[in-house]
Amino acid sequence: MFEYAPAPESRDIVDIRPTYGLFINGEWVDSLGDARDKTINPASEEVLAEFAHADEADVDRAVAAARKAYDSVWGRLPGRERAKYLFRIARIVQERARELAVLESLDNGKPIRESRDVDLPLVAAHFFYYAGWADKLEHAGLGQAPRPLGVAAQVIPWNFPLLMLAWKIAPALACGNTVVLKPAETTPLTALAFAEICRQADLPPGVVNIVTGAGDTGRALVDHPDVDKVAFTGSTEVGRLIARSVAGTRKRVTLELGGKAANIVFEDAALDQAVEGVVNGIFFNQGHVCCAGSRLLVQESIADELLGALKRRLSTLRMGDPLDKNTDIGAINSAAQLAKIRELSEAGEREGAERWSPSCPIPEKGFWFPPTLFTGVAQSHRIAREEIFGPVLSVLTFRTPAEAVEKANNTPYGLSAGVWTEKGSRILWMADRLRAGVVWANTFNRFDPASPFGGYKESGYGREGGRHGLEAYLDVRPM
Ligand code: TXE
Repeated sequence: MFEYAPAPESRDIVDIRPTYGLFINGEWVDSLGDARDKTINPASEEVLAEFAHADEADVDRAVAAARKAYDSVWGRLPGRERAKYLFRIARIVQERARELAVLESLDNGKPIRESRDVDLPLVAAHFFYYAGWADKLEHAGLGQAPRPLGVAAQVIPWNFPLLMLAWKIAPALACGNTVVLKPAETTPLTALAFAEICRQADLPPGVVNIVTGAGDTGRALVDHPDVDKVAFTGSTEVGRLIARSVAGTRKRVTLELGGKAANIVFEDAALDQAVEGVVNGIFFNQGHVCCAGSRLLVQESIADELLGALKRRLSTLRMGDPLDKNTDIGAINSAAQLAKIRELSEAGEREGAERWSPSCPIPEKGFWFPPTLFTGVAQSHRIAREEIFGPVLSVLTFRTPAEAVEKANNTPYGLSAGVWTEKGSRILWMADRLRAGVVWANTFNRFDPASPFGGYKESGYGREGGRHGLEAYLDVRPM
């Protein structure tokens, strides 16, 4: 039988330099110290590039450049002029989308189908969306002429590198702030490519500065006294450190942290649709998603049927080369993250849950973890409480809607939840009671730049996206 197998997306279309400096004041500069890091392709362990590890003095230069650009140009530019730059950036992202998608998949390990069809379109959409706000800020509900805050320090994680950059940079710039952004140490390449896009768009020097490095670089940036605003997405542990470090300073802060979302399937749900939603909820991006539906709560009466269908569906998922357009599950982003997923999965078995994975060949090189289901999970198990951030689904059951709410809310996190039912009144009843920043109904992992995103409880505070996302970068000014 003829099988259609499109060739893998070619890495030849990306131009990766062997070594990168820091992007400060519109220029590539060497780090003042001599520390350097390497980024590798997690699917092959091949070194992709070396990059600078910025120290305090480098961060100081970047913040100074951002301050100067804020005072002299960007903070004074009319909104309609800022909008032109943002529209231009959005269009360049679209033009270079294929190349950026390949770069993202190489550096992160995510399937090209996702970086091409989800990440990149959303990156462009964020810049288009916030470009549209730049000259309409008086309608943001913050007074007649709300003011930008100044210099924004932005620290982002590795799971959606370019998309998290867009979530942070687009609203900051639209509101008239300047930025120093630090990408994660395992995925710096698309942020460094974005620096080039800023040059291509003729963005005034210093409006966007990119400093690479690890946690110490992030700490130096967040702690810098001339920063007005801190925006962080990452672990709850680091979020706590940041909240402590900015307490009592002039800095405003938004934190987008971990999650342990419940995806709740009622007996009247459209089963095939729910199975797809559960699979997408946890296996999208290898489960490296803060709002991943990592706990499946299924009504007892349909548990066997749903699990049977789920296992059949999981047996069709293809794990392997992220650049292959047929791949559903790519590589785990780093050895450290793989170790964490393994450790928690082993804890699940030790604590008495039953582990299942489809038969799934594991490539010899790189970091891989097969799609995994745990049944017989109790609420006290670590796999029901802790964020695994990998392709691992913990299955629990419930009998009544009230029990579903109680179990779904029984977590320190509160970022997202999903409800699968054909009954509209039940969706509203559940949404009213679920303590989560986003509740999806008969869908999951749906993102839109116009929709605010953020958490309750230990998932952080502040909202990104939509009109509410502007509030994080503006000061009220009644006139
Ligand atoms: O996160 P870190 P890690 C969760 C997920 C994952 C775990 C650990 O459960 O398994 O966190 O991931 C920078 N001051 N999430 O270790 O360390 C760091 O360099 C300032 C959920 O990668 O929080 C990187 O740029 N910055 C999450 C960024 O913070 C510091 C996404 C995130 O790294 C810093 C990622 C410090 N003291 C992980 N220490 C989500 N919400 O989506 C580190 N950094």
